[in-house]
This record gives sequence, C-alpha cells and structure tokens, in this order.
Amino acid sequence: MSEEANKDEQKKNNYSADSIQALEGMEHVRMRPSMYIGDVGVRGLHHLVYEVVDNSIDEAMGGHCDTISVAINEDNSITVRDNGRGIPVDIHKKEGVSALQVVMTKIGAGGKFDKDSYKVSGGLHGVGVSCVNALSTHLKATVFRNGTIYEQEYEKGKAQYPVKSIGETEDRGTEVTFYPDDSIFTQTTEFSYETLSNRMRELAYLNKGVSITMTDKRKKDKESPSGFLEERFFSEEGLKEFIKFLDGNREPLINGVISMEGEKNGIPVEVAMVYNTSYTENLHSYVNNINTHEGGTHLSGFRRGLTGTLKKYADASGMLDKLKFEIQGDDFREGLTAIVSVKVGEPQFEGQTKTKLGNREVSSAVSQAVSEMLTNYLEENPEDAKTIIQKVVLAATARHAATKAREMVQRKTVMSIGGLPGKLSDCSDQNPENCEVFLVEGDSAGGTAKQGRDRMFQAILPLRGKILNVEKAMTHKVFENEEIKNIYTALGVTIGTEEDSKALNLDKLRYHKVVIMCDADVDGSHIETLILTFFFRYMRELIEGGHVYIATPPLYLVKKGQKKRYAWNDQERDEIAESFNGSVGIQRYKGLGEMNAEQLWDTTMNPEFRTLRQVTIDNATETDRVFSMLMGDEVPPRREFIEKNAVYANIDA
Ligand code: 0RA
Repeated sequence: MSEEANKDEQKKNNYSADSIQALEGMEHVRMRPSMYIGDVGVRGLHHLVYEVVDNSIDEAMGGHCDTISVAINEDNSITVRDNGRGIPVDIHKKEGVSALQVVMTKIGAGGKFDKDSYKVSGGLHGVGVSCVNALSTHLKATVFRNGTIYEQEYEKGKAQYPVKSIGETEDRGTEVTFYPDDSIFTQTTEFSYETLSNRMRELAYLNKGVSITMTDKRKKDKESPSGFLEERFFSEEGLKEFIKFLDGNREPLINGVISMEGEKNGIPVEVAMVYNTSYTENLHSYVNNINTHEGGTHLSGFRRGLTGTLKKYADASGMLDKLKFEIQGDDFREGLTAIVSVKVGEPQFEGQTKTKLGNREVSSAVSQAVSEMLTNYLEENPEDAKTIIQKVVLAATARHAATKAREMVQRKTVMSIGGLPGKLSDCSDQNPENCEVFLVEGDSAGGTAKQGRDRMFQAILPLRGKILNVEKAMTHKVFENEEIKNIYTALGVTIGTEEDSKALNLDKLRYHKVVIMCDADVDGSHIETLILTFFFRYMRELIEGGHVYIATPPLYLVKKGQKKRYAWNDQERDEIAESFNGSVGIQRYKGLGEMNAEQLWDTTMNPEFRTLRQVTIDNATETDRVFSMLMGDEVPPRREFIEKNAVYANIDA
C-alpha cells in the first residue's frame, strides 16, 4: 500500500473509531439524560433552550454578536438565532468531518477546538448543544458564514447528511431549531413562555448590550411588530438596571444604586446593591450567568467586603458609641438587595444542587471590589451613609430583642419530644420518609382532616386564620409568632448551622412531605400565599429539598341519584354533568369545611387519587420579585398583578 493510501486508510479507521465514540456518547445521553441536564421534567426541558442560548451568549461575550432571538414555534419546537461568526463548517482535522458536525454530535466538544474563544458561560452542567441534539427527535443547524448558508440536520443526534450549502447570504450567524424528544421528556414537551422569557430577561441584564428577543408563535398579538406575543430584552446598564427591576416593588431607603463593574485579580466582577425599608435580605449571586442558589466564595467575599467597609465607616462616624452590644454581619444586610455576578474560567461547583461556587480566589476579588465601591459611595454620599448606618443600628437593636425569641424556637425544637405543639395531631410512623404533615387553614377544617386522614403516616397541624405576613414583619416578630413557632416545632427543623446563622437544618425534619391545604377560594389562596412567603423567606431549603406541596381540593360535587363525581374546574364539571345526562345536582365547595371527612380523604388526602402540586423555585430572582410585589407595601403593582390574573380571583364571583 502506498504511503498516501495508508494514511487514508488510517484516517478512515480513526474516523470510524471516533464516530463510534461520538455515537456512544450520544447514546449515553439518551440513556441517562438526567446525568446531563439534571432531570427530564419541566426543568430539564427548559434547560435544553438555555443550553443552546448559552452558546450564543458565549459568542456575545467574546464580542462577536449582539443580537439573539429565541422563538417557541407554532409546533412547539424552539428556534435560537444569533448574529455571531457562525459555527465553522470546514473539515475538522482530527475528526475528518465538519466542525459543525463535531460541535453538534460530540459530547463535550463545545467550542473547545477554538482555544481563543472566551468560554466561561455554558449551562449549569456545561454539556453543550450536542446534548440537546441527542435529546431531540429532530434538529436543524443553519450557519450563515463566508457569504454562504450551510445546513445540516440530525435525528436523535445522528447527522442525516454531511453539511451542505443551500444558498448565498450577507448575514452572519447561527440558527438552531430543535424538537425535544417526547420519549425522553415523557411528562411534557410543552414550553412555557413565562419561564423562558424570565430567563431571557435575566440574561439580558447579566450581559448588557446584548439584545434578546423572545417570541411565542403559538400566541397571536396584533400589537407587536411580529404579530406574535413577543418581548425584547436589552439592558444598557446591566446589574444597575436589574436591581431596580428586582427591587421596584419595595420602598427605597436611599435613592442611589451602589454599583461597580471591573476586573479584580483577573476575575470580572459586577456588583449592584440598594437598601430598602423592608427587613429582609435579598442576595442574588451568579457565576457565568448561572444563579448560584447555594452561594459560595463570591457571596462570602461580598458579605465580608460589605461588613468590613460599613463597620469601619460606622466606627469612625461615632454613631455606634452608645450601642451596648456588638453589631453582627446580619445587621448590615437588613433591607439589602444585592446582585453579585462573576465570570470564572474554571468554576468549581459544590453543594447539594451544585450551585455553590468553590473557587477560593474569587472571595478576595469580590471582597476587594465591594470595599472599593462602597468606600467611594459612602464618601461621596454622606447623607445616604448616615441613613444606612441608622438602619443598621436599628436592625442590631431589633435583632438583640429577637435573639431571645429565636433561641426559644431553637431550644424547643432541639428537645422536640414532648415539646410538640398541642394542636398537632401527629402520625404514628416514626420514619420521616413515609410521613406527611398537612398545614390546614382553620380549626374546623383541621378537625375534618384529622378524622379523614390515615393516622399511620399523616399528621395534621391546623393554623389559625391568616398567618403573619413575614414580608412586612421584623425578624423577631416572625419568631415570636405562635403559628410560626408551631410550624418550626412540628417540622422539627432548627435554624442556624456552623456556617450560616440563618440556614435551616433539615437533619431532624419529621415529615418529608409538607402539604399546604387551604380552601379553594380567594381567602384560601391568600393564606396559601402567606404560608409560601414564609417558606420562601425562612425555610427555602425545605422548598429546594422538594418537601413542600399544595393540596388541590375539588371545586364541585356533581350528583345524580346515587352517582357522584368530583370536578376540579368548570370544564370538568360540565363534562361530568353531560355524561350523567339529565338534571344533575351540583354542589360548589366554598371551603374544606363543607366536605365531610370521607369526602376530604377521597378527593384531597388519599395518595391514590389526590393531586399534590409540588412547589419548586424555577427562578429565585423572579420569585423574590413576585413575593415582594404580592406581599409588600406598594399597592398598585399588586393590583395590576391581580387584575392580570383575574381568572384565578374570579372563582368566587
Ligand atoms: C467556535 C469558533 C467560532 C464560532 C463558534 C465557536 C460559534 C459557536 C456558536 C454556537 C452558537 N452560536 C455560535 N456562534 C459561534 C468561529 C471562529 C472564527 O470564525 O474564527
């Protein structure tokens, strides 16, 4: 064999060996999708879109692209387009096929062959667009590059033909259209416009100067330029604007936004913060555009920088001279809303949900950045500085008073046995994994639930009327509240770990399901929101652990003679009535109290027939904004929200 032919033979062998490897990679993604995208539920489905968009964001961060569009098409497929350089289509030396095909079909290939690319973005799992391809029944990639339009299509990740040119163009960029595989995403393949647009808004704030348009072609809108439901997100000032959007429903304590943007020790750091008149602390942190729920070194760097700088300023001001106790870190963060965003080349993610940044070097970078930013601001705005320190002193004083209340909550839970709240009807099973507790609105419904339950594994905790609105209450009031104390004690959770004085300790959680059960009316949903607000602000780990559920009692009982069926909405009611043909009796349940124990068990509590809605936090930043709007002081935005969502409020009309 000639040398040339030998080389060719070798190349062919290599090529097939590599493509077998690639295939195995794709097969593995399809066999174990959760390993790559977290889960195959609603969250994983939307993750596919983020993965594709992240590639375009990378291109934008490298300065090659400023416009991205994302569309949910009429057939529920997704199209993402950018005006970047376009994925290269020339033959990849090592792989023997086009670079486009490598990017689309090789797990973990990403943009790695382009060493200069400024690649710090990438999804939570950083798995790349090839994973999306593997999990799609069909995907089409179109590249606009060198004056030519190139195209390649794939099925379940397999290329259907080599890259071909299909025409000429003056555009530049990449377009990807994909159809999620319903044999993988068995729960649903329907995309939520709201979920996607919330994420696109967030990305626009985190990457200023990039225009991101989100379109829903399933919904017509005569007023928008495209004729479809559409929003364009664009931020000139980045985090500075993001924080105004986030905190817009709270009353500002000072007028200014304190912000900085720059590089520290080679790490790009962006910080923005405001103080408001509330008592809650709202810290949001991002690494490479990913929300780091569990915090990490960047957040601890922020806290350290903040505490150090404010303490120094306060000491020098003499405003602390009369204070009889130490100011703590927490005191500096009451009424603080802040966003910290860093870009890290090789992020190490730790923690239960892999959303905690571990890189040591980031801590001092952020801490230094914050010190400089804050020192400047305090010097230039002495009035604001005074207002902030006064608020801190107030917080410290209140906290001092609250410590007792908090300790009570802690001590009680620690000696939990015998210390359970009198109102709790506990279950007999001792294994928390099997157990559930129903938080029930009102004593009378509580009584019915107690009769109807399976006492082996179901406990009942009745709550008196409306629980405290924690969004408006000072921390010590929260810990002094009887109903809230009962919740802590009944659940067996404690506050404070070695690392974080506010963290929730779930080691002794007594029930793995905590079910909120309220009337299916306006009052009921208000109480439900109050309880959720409490969980979100004070027991977020409980939600994140997947322990919080909402029960769904029926709205109607349709009867004809001996025949009886329940309905959960108007449509169901009408369908049942029709199937019973003839005159039927319809009972509208206004509250849980109208059901007897057996009915409540059959419809709402029996695991075999009930529907529990699990509470999840899809986007913590947006959830924070919504709670501050629903439960805060400002009335107009709340009214607007309720009017927009009047379908729910109308149930009783
Ligand atoms: C690597 C190299 C080059 C472009 C890209 C990746 C790229 C990837 C994606 C994914 C979505 N949109 C994208 N846009 C660009 C180009 C290198 C060059 O032209 O020199």
